[in-house]
Amino acid sequence: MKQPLISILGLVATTTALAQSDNQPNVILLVADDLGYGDLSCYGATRVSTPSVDKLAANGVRFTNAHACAATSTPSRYSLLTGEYCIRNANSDVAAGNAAMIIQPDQYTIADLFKDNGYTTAAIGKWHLGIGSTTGQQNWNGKLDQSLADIGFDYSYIMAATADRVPCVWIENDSVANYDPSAPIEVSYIQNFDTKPTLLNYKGELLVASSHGHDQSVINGIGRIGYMRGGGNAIWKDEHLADTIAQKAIDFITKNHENPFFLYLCTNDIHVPRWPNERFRGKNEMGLRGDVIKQFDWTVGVVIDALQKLGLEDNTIVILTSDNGPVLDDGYQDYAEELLGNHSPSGNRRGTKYSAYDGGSIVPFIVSWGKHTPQGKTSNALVSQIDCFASLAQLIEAPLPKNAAPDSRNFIKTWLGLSDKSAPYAIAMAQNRTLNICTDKWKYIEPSDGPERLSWNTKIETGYKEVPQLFRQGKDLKEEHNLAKRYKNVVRKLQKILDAVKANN
Ligand code: NG6
Ligand code: CA
Repeated sequence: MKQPLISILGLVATTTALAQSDNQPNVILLVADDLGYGDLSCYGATRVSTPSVDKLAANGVRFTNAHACAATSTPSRYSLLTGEYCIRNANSDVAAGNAAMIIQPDQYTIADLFKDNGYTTAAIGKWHLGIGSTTGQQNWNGKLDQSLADIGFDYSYIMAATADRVPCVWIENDSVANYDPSAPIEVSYIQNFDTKPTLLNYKGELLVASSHGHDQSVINGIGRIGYMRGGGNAIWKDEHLADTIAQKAIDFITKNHENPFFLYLCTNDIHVPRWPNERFRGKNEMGLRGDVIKQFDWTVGVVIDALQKLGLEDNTIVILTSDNGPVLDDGYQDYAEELLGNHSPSGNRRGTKYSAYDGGSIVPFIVSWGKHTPQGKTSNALVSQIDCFASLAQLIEAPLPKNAAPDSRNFIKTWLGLSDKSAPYAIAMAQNRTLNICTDKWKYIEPSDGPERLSWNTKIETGYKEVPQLFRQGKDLKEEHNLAKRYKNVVRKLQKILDAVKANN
């Protein structure tokens, strides 16, 4: 007879039959947006405290060397949900709000995996992987012809892209939530609708001014990327985004507390525009960026509280992470840079969001499963989000269909803190699709002809150099001493791994 994985892992000492729930724990994949490795107090932040996240870490395993698959959102999330490196899909760059679905219905997603194995699945919050079958042709006023239901999610309540991109409405399953028939919605990423001012000729008051771009439609006094007309009462309120996400998550958990569920829960925090609820505003020394970190922590707190109240703590795995590294000025004048003080959003790493340096893709990563995970363990094992798919499949003993999650490897024992075994390598893609790869010993960035600084924010180091760059893990976390010339064999070996992925092998 097949031994249940839980006992293989040594989680149960007795041979008594396992409760169904132990074999099928609920899974919450809680993904923050642009939250840095150094932005949480359990990762060393002192100018902002994050008690709820810290408590989660104290009840589980906190990883110090975990990597997202990209330094921006869309490709990173693509890899997380499909178990396939984003470099393999040429369409995986940061998506517009009217982009077609990037994950195709015939692809096998992590949501499909859970659904096929008896779980109820949901995606709530930031999406940013396209919606509808055809870019620019979405029917925002009726039913979308393709939605998350086509890729495994029983329920979804999402923002199509980001809060700085139109359409600024929630989408529930296949249609706009709270649709207002008196204000039909039009969206374009090509041209404005003539009766609407853009930020460039807007005369009203602004909640938060733009510093780069974000100068097309103005919605709720905030300039956005893209043009939008209509929406009426369906338009979200920026200060309610976090409340809505938390409430929808709690509703889903409550409704499904008696059967196994998989919840892909994505906060809008701490992405720009940073416009938190009044409850959090003006309270942190770091200004709005500090406030939205507090708001993120609040979200974590209320979701965990809901699990506790429903008695689901020991029966729910919470994986908390971020989609990419942090950024200060990301296009709005919210004084993130000016008020930073000695806070280090990327912790002890070089670079930020967009970058090939570690700061672009090293992320907070906490795994907590009530009494099943060790309490307050810190793990230095190398972890990559690419392994989420195969690891969770192993956890629920679900077979992976042929061709599913081609790049994902099973590291569930490491993720649950039962082993310190590192992944063999973690590959990440910077904003211009330059790849880098980390092993326990090395960090390698392939040559790139991209600019050394981002064009719209020259304070952001990209990590792009025309020559190969090789750094020692552990000893040179700041990626300052390029050893590529000295260790040519290592360069060759690591480049070969990247080339194979790029050649789609
Ligand atoms: C950039 C935006 C930035 C952010 C990013 C995507 C400007 C100047 N910058 O183009 O604000 O939206 O795209 O971020 O418009 S992500 O985390 O969703 O990948
Ligand atoms: Ca992001």
